[in-house]
Amino acid sequence: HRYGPMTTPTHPLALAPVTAPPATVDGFVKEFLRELNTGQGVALSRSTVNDQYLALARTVRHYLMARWLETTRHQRETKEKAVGYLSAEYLLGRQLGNALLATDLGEIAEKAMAACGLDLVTLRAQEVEPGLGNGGLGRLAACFVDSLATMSIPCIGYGIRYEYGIFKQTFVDGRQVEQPDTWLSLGEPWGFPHPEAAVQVDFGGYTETYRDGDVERTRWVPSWNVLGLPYNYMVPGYQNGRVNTLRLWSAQATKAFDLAIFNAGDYAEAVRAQTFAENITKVLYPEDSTPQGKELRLQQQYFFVACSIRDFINQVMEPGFDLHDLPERVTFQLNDTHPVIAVPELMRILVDEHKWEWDEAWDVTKRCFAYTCHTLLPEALEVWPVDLLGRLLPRHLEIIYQINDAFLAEVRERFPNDELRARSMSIVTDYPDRSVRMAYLATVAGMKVNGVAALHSQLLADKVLPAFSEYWPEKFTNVTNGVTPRRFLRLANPWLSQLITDALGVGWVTDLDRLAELEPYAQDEDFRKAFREAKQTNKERLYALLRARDGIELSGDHLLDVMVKRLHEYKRQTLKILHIVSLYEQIIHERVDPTTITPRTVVFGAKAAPGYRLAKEIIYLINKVGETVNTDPRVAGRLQIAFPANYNVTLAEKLIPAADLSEQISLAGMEASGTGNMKFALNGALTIGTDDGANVEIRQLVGDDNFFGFGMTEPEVAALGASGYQPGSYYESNPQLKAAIDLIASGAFSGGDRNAFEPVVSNLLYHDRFMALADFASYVDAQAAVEAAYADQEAWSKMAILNVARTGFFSSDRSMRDYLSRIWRA
Ligand code: B1N
Repeated sequence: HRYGPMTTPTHPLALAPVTAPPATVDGFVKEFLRELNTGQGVALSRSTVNDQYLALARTVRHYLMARWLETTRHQRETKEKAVGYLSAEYLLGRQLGNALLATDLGEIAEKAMAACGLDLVTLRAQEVEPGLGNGGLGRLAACFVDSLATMSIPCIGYGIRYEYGIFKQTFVDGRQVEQPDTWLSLGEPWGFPHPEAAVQVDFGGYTETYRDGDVERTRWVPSWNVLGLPYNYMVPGYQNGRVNTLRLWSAQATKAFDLAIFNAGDYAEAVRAQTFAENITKVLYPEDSTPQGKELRLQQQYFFVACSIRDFINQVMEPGFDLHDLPERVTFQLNDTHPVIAVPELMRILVDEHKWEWDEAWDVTKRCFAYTCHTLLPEALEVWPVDLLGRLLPRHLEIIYQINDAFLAEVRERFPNDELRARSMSIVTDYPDRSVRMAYLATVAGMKVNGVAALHSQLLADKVLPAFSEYWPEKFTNVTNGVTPRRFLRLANPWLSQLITDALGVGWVTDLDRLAELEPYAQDEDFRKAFREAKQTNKERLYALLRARDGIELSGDHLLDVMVKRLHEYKRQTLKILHIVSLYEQIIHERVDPTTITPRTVVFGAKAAPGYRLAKEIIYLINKVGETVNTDPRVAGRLQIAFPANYNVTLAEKLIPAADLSEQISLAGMEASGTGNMKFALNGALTIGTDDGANVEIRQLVGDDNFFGFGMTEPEVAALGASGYQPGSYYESNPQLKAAIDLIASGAFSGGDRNAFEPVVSNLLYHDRFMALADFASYVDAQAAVEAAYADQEAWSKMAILNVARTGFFSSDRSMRDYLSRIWRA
């Protein structure tokens, strides 16, 4: 083997298990200096902040290493069933703080750094977060692997090690400009490459049949291949001695790939071929909630899934293991349809490579997969053109056809003379082009299909996959999303965490239902005061960060109103901007006495997909409204707007704990779940929100009195849509709305240019697919209720504390328990 044999140690030191360095300040300093000197190769006196950060990260790694090796050994020995989480995205956020928390080394590290004349906060700020995801879906995967490690549940997360993560957003004259995210450029202390476990992945070519004894078989003759190089990342549980693994794949050129060209003497062509192979994992597609039907994206999907399935099988394939037992060793959870090509891949391995009968292979495959759907938007459901699939993965296309034929034969048998039904359930469709519906394939193959919030799961079954939920009612289930309380409460909000710990003890960090015990504290005046002080501290911390990070000056004791999420029409950032413009318009036209308005600071954070034109126009509008409002003395001290560029996990950790008001204002029936909504509520912000996604469950849990609900319900949206929605009628009949839109169209925010916002304005007036105008009046009323409530700080604090006390349900630990009982152990 090119990597050499494994060794049998003889020296007693080599036989002893790996141990962690002593968890003392001196022990930590010693490890740190060793890393700096022998790892980084610099003396402390000559080291840069980056040297110091890298050495510190590697130091913390040492404390986790013994646990990691032990977790892996234990797993090999017990052969406990594992979760194979397959996700094209993991939006991890910074690692150092989380690793210090998991090892409980925070204080020791702080003292150790101080002893070296260094500041831990500065070193932590040096870390570039791995932005290997777009938004909620990728962050959810990161929360899930955190919870599984904390609950000591075997899990291996599989994904892609993009060389460039989600783009870095900058604003130039108010418009979004994207820059590449070079997260690897200053060194990568958390990744462990494992070239010895590299996997070959084939593409292209054709299939042929051949005789194998008396059976005719099919084989795939691919035309090119790449190598998948795994990088392991630690997923530490919270102070429980457990470290699971996240295994991300990086594409490299194989020898076979360029050998022929080398022989022909074309060196330049060979190097070009190498670049071609490595392109596969070069960059994360920056689309969120909308798929990109690009060949490279399909290559990415098949690449990581083929590596992962092969890798898992290699791990369990020891002498005596029978692949028929694979479902007893793993459930592959499909995070949306992005990894669904894993289904025909496993079939191909069993039928072509292991020469199983089709039915036998299908029986095992069906029991290995479960599918999570994250959307309701019809245009967001992935489909792959048959000609593309046939070109890139000809054998997989054949297998998909065969799965479909067998499935449709079953449907026709159960519902004879119902060809319409059979067609509506076909995995392969002819309209608008001949293509494969990946969600249907996942539904047919998966043992379970789940949505991500109660309302979403209901609509998924009733509206997106109705024929399937009728066919297999027991296959459909719900698992409401959750968020990790470690990162989003304990780490992000140390002051509130301390308050909670003082009241309840430390157990809540891994048992978030215990937040319910905070309920009586809502009535405690001292606690409320301390709660407000924590909120104020968080605001000051945020304002200091925005000053340093973006040069944004915020001042005053304001209601902090926050809307952070991807920019998407259905999320309705325009509704929020209409409300702001309306407030502004009423003040400058002296329709209201400004001193009666609750001073408010509105913070936006949002990236737009680079090709999403209207979303980018909305960003421009927000920035221009902000410029105007922030420099108009008539509203000074009453209204200010901040739109820091490049919203990411790191910024979320500072923004969310500071917020008073959480904006969750999507059109009902559009946001599958949302997870920011949960983070805000857990940090004591009140929600202004529609009856959408997990908002519905938040509202139920915190109670109507502690939630600012507004807008149409999903059935009302459906009815209005069916009756023929006309946004113009709302504009004409609501003078306040008309005044706001007219002010935008008048050029008041664009130096008199009346055309600047034409795309946004005409979209609202003539299309408004997500019915912002229909919900405007109701939204304005709810905002008035917010202002009234905020005026009574004691009452507001009570409501905010009750939000914390009643939202323990949204821990991703609870989501994991639900996945276990409803899917993985069902
Ligand atoms: O997944 C989150 C949910 O909380 C959000 O409501 C939902 O919008 C989000 C294609 C997606 N759905 N679909 C995507 C992301 C990337 C991509 O390329 C689709 N993201 C969601 C977690 O359940």
